[in-house]
Amino acid sequence: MTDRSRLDGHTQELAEIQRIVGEKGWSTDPGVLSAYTVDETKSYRGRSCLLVMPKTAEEVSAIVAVCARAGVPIVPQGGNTGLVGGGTPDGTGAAIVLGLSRMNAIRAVSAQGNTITVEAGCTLLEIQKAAEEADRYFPLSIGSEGTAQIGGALSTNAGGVQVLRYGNARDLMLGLEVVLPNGEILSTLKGLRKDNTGYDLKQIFVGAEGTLGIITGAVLKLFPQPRGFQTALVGLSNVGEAMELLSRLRTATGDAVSACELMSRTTLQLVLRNVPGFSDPMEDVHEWYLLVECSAGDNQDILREILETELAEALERGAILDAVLAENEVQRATLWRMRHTIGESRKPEGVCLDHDIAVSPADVPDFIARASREVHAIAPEGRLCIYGHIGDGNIHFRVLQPDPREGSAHAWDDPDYTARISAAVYDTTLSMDGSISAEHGIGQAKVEKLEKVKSSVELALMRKIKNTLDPQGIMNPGKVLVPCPSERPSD
Ligand code: LAC
Ligand code: ZN
Repeated sequence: MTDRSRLDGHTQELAEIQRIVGEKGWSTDPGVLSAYTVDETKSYRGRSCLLVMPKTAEEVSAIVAVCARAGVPIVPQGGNTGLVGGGTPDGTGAAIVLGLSRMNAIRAVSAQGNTITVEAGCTLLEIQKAAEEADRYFPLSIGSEGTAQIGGALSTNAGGVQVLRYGNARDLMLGLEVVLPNGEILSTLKGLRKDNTGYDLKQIFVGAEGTLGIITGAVLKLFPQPRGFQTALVGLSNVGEAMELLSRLRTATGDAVSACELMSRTTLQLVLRNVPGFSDPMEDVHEWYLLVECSAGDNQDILREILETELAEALERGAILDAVLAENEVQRATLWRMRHTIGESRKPEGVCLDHDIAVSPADVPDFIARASREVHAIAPEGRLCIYGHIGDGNIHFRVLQPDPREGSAHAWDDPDYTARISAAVYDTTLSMDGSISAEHGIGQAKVEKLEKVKSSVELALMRKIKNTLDPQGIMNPGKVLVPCPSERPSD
């Protein structure tokens, strides 16, 4: 809902901002704003006085300068597909939402240099397609890639299903254009592969979730376009064997494994039940499934043969229980759609506690066993929907309430109860030197948790950086870092 009093308090600034972007570039209509003040998971609902949609970095710069002068908070927002409330304004209505959707030009593609220069509002899919047109490959791939924008993906250092081979968003970034909290534009859009000229300033904005500035453009790495993909779904009885198979396939293929996604039977069941168009991919039911994909150049037949041989040997050893290979692009697409709809498949299932954690890949089997035990000690009725990017040690450890079709589960409405369950997952993670946020970020969801898990040295340094760049705290306030008590305005 639009906050009129806040709006009135800054009439002059808001008029100035509206002038900067022109009439197509803003809205104060509550009906329009409502889509920008709630997050993808519907867990975070805020308010805002103005949505502004600039078209150029210069417009962003001018808007930020006005806000800096008047102390108006800004919430940058990309495709609004984040999972931790990082792009949602708070409930005060004081902040403007600055959407990047209209900054969606592909500025340049260099097939020789293997780079693409894009504006922040390009979706990942648009970048993938632009790369493909130049016979190049942009590998950042997540379920929401048709909507998620590169500015947001860089701001959260998104991961996805190809990190194993190509790295996180950070690893794909060669240069950035950022509007700083005082309105200055920092540009490093050179596309250099090597540049050791002092502090690598651009890195600080990746994963900063818009708290240090607004990413408006980027130079990204491109790769040779794979000539084909060899994709298999494997059924197994334990996670240790999944790790072993990944290790063997990486060696046998000369590290041509580009994705390796684990899912538990419960995870697959939810997709089969809640997303139309899928049937059980194997005759028998297995406790675990592994979606594994290799890609390469012109040597597709060799790759296929290696995959078949490795899977046949694993079957013979009893290491895996079944395997199906995609015979064509349609079958491959079906397997990937199955994987990418895991996120939405939980929607009709009631309370779902989501934990995006990372441990060392070697610790994945142990983590899953221990976290499952700890959670079930508190909530034996909890359904474990475990899946993730095992080659990166990144597990999405979801705990769901009992099936809502089989009656109500009152305990799951009790925040103390669900907090104990989540604590069990995070404590297990931390006891294994893991991370409480592998690829989704901190946003609003984990702000307080971050205070508990980072060392005082890290927190102090993070605050120093924040205060240096954004002394007024106008850039995406309340995300990533809470102001320390002495910095809170009321103190
Ligand atoms: C995925 C998102 C939730 O891997 O990170 O599906
Ligand atoms: Zn993921």
